[in-house]
Amino acid sequence: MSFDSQAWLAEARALIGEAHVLSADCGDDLSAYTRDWRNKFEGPALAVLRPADTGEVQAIVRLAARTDVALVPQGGNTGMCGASVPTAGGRQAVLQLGRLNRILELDPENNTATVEAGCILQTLQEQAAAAGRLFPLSLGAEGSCQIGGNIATNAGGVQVLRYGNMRDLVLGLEVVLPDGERLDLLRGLRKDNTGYDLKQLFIGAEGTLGIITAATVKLFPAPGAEAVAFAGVSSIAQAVQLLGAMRGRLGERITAFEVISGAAVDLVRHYFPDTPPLLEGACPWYVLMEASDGGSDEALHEAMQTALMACLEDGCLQDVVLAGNLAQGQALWMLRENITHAQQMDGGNIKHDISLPISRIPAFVEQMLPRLQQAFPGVRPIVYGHLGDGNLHFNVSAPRGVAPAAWQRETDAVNTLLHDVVVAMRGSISAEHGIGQLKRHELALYKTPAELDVMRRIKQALDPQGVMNPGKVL
Ligand code: FAD
Ligand code: 2HG
Ligand code: ZN
Repeated sequence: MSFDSQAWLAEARALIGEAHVLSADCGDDLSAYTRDWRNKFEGPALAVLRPADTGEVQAIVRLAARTDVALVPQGGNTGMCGASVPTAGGRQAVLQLGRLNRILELDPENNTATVEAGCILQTLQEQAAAAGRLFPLSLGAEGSCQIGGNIATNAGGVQVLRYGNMRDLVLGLEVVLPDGERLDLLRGLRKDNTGYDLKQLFIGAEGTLGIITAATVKLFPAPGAEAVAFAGVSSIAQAVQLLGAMRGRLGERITAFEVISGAAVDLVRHYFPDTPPLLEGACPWYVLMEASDGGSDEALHEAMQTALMACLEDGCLQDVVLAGNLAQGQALWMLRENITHAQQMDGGNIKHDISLPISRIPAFVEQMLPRLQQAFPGVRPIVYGHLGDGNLHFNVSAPRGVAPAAWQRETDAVNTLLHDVVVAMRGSISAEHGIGQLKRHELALYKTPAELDVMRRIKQALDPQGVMNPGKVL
C-alpha cells in the first residue's frame, strides 16, 4: 500500500496539535533535529513530533507502529554517536521529548526526584540544590541535555567516581513500549527484589527498546564544602599513583579525578586565550581533582592542602595549585569543559571513549602513543578523561596540514589500532557515550556471538516490528 505522508502528518497533528508537528513539506527547518551535535550524522525525517505528555507519546507510538513509521527518540541532541538523529533508510520521524519537562515530585526525605524525561539536566540540578539536595550527574552538555537522554545513554560525566553513572542514579522509570503500552516502573525504592529489574533494559539502550517518559532518580545531601585542585604530573603512571594516594588520604571525599594531557591544555589555550595561567612550568600531564563533604570550606581546604603536600613529598605529583575560591575552581573546570569545544573548533578529530582497569591505563597509553605516531606520522593525540573511572577520551586530531575530511577517512584504521588493544586488555570501546551509528559495526566486531545473540533476542522480544530507533546499536 502506498504511503500518504500528508494524511500521516494530518493524523499526527490531530493527536498532538498543529504547532507540535514540524515537517520539511510545510517549510519547517528540521536541521537542528536531523543533524547531530558533531555535524557528523544527518538523516531525513518525515516529521519532528513534540508531544506534551505520556498519553500523547503513546498515541504517536501507536500511530507509528500501525503505519510502519520508525521513531527516533531525541532529547537535547547532544549525544556523541549519532544515535539521536534519523538514518538514511526507511521512513523515520524524530520524537522530541522537550515538552515533557516537568519535575513531578521532589522528596527530600526519600532523597528522590521524579521528573519527566525532557527535563534539562541543569534544571534538575538547580531544583535539587534549592531543596538542599544534590543531583550529582554532571557533564559539559548539562545546560541542554535531558534526563531521558542521560538515561538512554547511561551518561557518565565528572562525578562517577563518587556517585556512579546514570544507571546507579535511577530508581524508577516510566516507559512507552514500541506497541504504545505504558510500562509503569516509577518507584522510588532502594530495595526491590520482585523478579527481573526491567528498568535496567532501557538504561543505556539508546532508545532502541522504548521511550522513557519519566524517571525517579536518587538525590544526595548537598555538600557544604568543595575544594578544587590542579596538579602537574610527569606521566600517566604518576597520575594513577596520585589517584591512589589522594583517595587513600581523603577517601570518598574525592568526587572527581580528571586527567588532561599537556597537548589538550595547549589546544584549549590556543582556542580560548583567556584561559588563566595555571602552574609555573609545563608538565606532560595534569590532573584536575575535586573533593567535597558536609563540613566547612576551611576544614576541607586544609585537609586537601595537607594531602596534596604529602603527595608532593612522596613524589606523586610535580606541582599543584589549590583553588582559593569558587571563581578559581570554576576557571579550572572551564579549562576541562572547553577541551571538547577546542577540538570541535580545531577540525576533524577521531573520538574514542574507552575504559580499562585503572591499573592498566599507564601500559595502554605508553604503548599506544608511539604506535599511533608510527602509523600516522604527525598525528596529534588529545588524551583526557575520567581517570578515576578508568575512562579516557583518547581522541586523535589530524596531523597538521591534513584536511578534516581526509583524516575522517582514516577512522577505521585508527579505531582498529586502538580498540584491538583495548579489547585485548579486557577494556570497553564505549565507556559512557554509547554505540549509536558511530560504533555499530565495531560492536559486531568486538562483542561475542553470545552477547550479540542475547541483545538481538531482547530487541526482537520488545520491538519485533523495528519501530524504535533503527540503525542504532545493533
Ligand atoms: P540525545 O543526544 O538527544 O539522545 C541520545 C540517545 O538517547 C539517543 O539514542 C536517543 O534516541 C536516546 N534518547 C533520548 N531521549 C530519550 C528518551 N526519552 N527515551 C528513550 N531514548 C531517548 N556524555 C557523557 O556520558 N559524559 C560526559 O562527560 C559528556 N560530556 C559532554 C560534553 C559535551 C560538550 C557534549 C556536547 C556532550 C557530552 N556528552 C557526555 C554526551 C551527551 O551529552 C550525553 O550522551 C547525554 O546523556 C545525551 O543526552 P541528550 O538529552 O542530549 O540525548
Ligand atoms: C567529556 O568527558 C565528554 O568531556 C566529551 O565525555 C568527550 O568530546 C569528547 O570526546
Ligand atoms: Zn567524558
